[in-house]
Amino acid sequence: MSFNPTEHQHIRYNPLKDEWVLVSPHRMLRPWTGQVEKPDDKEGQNTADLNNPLCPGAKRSSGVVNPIYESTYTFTNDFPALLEEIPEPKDEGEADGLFRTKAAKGTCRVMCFHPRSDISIPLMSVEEITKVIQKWISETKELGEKYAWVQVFENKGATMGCSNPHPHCQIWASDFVPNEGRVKNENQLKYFQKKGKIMLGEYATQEIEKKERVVFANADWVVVVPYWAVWPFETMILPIPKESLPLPKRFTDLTTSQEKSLADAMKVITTKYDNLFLTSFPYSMGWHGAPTGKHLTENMDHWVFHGIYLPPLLRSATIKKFMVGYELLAQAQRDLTAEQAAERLRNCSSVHYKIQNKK
Ligand code: H2U
Repeated sequence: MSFNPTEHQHIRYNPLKDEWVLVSPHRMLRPWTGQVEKPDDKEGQNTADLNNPLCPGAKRSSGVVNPIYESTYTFTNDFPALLEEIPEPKDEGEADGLFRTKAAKGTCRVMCFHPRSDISIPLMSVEEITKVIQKWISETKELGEKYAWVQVFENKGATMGCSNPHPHCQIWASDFVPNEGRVKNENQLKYFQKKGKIMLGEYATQEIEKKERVVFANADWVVVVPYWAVWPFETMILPIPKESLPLPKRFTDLTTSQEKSLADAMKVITTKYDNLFLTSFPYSMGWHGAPTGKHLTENMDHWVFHGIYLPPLLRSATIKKFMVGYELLAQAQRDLTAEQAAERLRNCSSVHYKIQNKK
């Protein structure tokens, strides 16, 4: 019997994070009797809810009334995890490396994508999504002048712990580089020093050649299920390497046409997600680029700006993947191969099922 990756378990390496994932495709045959989620399908009903604190004209918990915004709207989170001014702690564990503490300063913002509460990225127009991207860029530029890391992320859907259905994301800026960014920075730098090549540029080029994990590509961006994907339908948005243009290292490096084509790529991948299980597909997503603030003057040639979608659904709109026992205590494990997930997403229409149904 010879090795078949869609049948036989194996481990795959993630060079960005220096981690391994266990791939066990035969587990998809397992019957499911565990928890099922409630399908989330209230979108597209054009309802306004002034009790929703993220709506235009609504009163937030802080007492502040939102303006009647017509596109995006950003405000400082009324319950921020990071504050700009706090007393400095003492690092008493510095000598032996135990019980270490360091100061953590920053700010947290909330950004609404659209005035309507019943809409999400896949149901927005490319022009509307482009405005979201342009706002992400201006926020990253402004906060990045002061802070070492600006994390833009969207939690979508109650399954992902999102507290509010109004389309929005959060932006947390910190004076430290958090673990994900730190590890990605270290591993891209090591690869660059060892091979003299840019890891994610090389990776995108090879994925485009191999095709088997590519879900979608346009003139500037390729969406792949990474070889080392952990979540069942995890994807990564990468800029396509071109001789005429250096790869973007940060959000702030995008050209006007890359902004628009990125909006197109976001609309396509999120539409495919919704079409996969005919539901508003929950996920956590976000963007990673080279550290900012005091790192702006450092050489970051090893970095490539990229986006990551981490959706939990596995078998249907109601059955999600749990990252629990083995994943928490040993290492991540996935049930279908990255190639199988990519094929299923590739085969999903780029026209949203709600729009198809209206025809
Ligand atoms: P999530 O749905 O991803 O939890 O984001 C909503 C954020 O909006 C959350 O961080 C903030 C919450 O603190 N928020 C306010 O700042 N003011 C409000 O009046 C409601 C929610």
